[in-house]
Amino acid sequence: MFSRILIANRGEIALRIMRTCKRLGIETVAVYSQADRDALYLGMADHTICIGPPHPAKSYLYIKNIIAAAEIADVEAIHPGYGFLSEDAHFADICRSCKITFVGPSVEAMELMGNKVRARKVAMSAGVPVVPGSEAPVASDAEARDWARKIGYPVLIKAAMGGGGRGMRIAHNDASLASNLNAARAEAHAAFGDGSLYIEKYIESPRHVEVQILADEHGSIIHLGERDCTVQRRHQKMIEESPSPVLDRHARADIAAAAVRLMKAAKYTNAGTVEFLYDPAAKKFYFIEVNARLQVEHPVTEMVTGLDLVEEQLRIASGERLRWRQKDILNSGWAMECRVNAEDPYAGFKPCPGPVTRYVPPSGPGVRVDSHLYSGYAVPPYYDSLVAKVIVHGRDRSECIQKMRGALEEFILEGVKTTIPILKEVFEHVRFVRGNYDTRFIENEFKT
Ligand code: MV4
Repeated sequence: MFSRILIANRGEIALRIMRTCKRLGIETVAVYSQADRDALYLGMADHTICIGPPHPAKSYLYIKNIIAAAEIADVEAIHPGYGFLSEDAHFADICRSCKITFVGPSVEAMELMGNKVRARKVAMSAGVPVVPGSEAPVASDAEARDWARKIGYPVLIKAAMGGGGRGMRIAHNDASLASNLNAARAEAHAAFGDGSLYIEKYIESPRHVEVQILADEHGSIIHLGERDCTVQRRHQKMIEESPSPVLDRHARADIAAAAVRLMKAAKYTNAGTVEFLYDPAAKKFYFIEVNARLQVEHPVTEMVTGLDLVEEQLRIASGERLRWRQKDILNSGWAMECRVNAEDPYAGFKPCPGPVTRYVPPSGPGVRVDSHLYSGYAVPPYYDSLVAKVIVHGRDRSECIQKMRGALEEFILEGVKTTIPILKEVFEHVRFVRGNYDTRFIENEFKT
């Protein structure tokens, strides 16, 4: 195991990673921007290094400064958390050149999965169902049109180097396809430096179901069950739960086995997530992409499995073998997570940075809060507005709903507007309570 690592992140996840390091006796080096001088995670770190001005491009995304900090602090590894450099294969490659272990998959697996067209090909070769669509990046408008006619409208135009729904465009006919292709290509080029596009059949009312994978560097791979992340707004997840309320025993086993086959075929290592769209009416699932990182919603899986995913990531990255076989993984009960953002849900989810005047998080049996807030802390305006994750564990889904209602009610978070009020509404909504909703639930059922 490592004796000192650098955490190339901020906020709740920096704190989350640090807690595991403390428990495992690993020294931590925290990096921070000038906007994060008062961050809670700095107090818990063994060493702290300022890496630049507030703007992410000049600090948390600035590879030169992060590598310099790692060299100066003489760390053996870098944990990237989520976001920022976590899925940057180029950064992982530089770490490797500097003989610093990147806590995550290999450069090759990151490059493979970073390209959604290549990831689709691996899925097909592994017998994993994919959404009907183009089998290569579309080389021309004519080729896109031929694919679209073949698979049938409506189709979705996606960026090969995109992900998380960024830059997706829907087309209902030849004319809208032609106009959307140009816009999508320009957008993809600007966002990812690569304008490659592919098209998929548009699945109307899917559920978002993702499978958590752990794979070591000795060829062992297991899954930790699925998470249902269907409650989203503009590709930002709001609520995640495990297990998924829409899968029966057979579908659950099939989707997990498919995820394992795909990651095996990709020679994937460390923690990763395989995302699927699930059509509950047809009981069909389709692979869409792999997230080659620890995810925001990982605590949901931790609650039902009892594992610490950051610990598993560190053990795998340091070359240890998985300590579990598939049969040792016993998912029990139900877990749910609410993301609390410093945003005004009744003003288009406008970010609301600023000082937190009072902070009293909920607690109790089966209630966990991952947050970097404290009374008096000022939420900086430069970063993601996620300020807390409320996670509950219960015997079943209804116990989770009851616990979450109580936790949200108990949560005192004053000074900034938050998404807590709309989360409370969701937990009273009959369709949510029945598990009967799709990916358009928030936009259709709530005035935001
Ligand atoms: C889709 C889709 C429908 N059909 N692909 C959004 C996140 C990104 N990972 C993929 N996404 C989607 N891909 C096809 N072929 C609908 C979505 C989608 C979505 C998926 C899950 C949860 C919420 C969503 C909200 C909008 C769009």
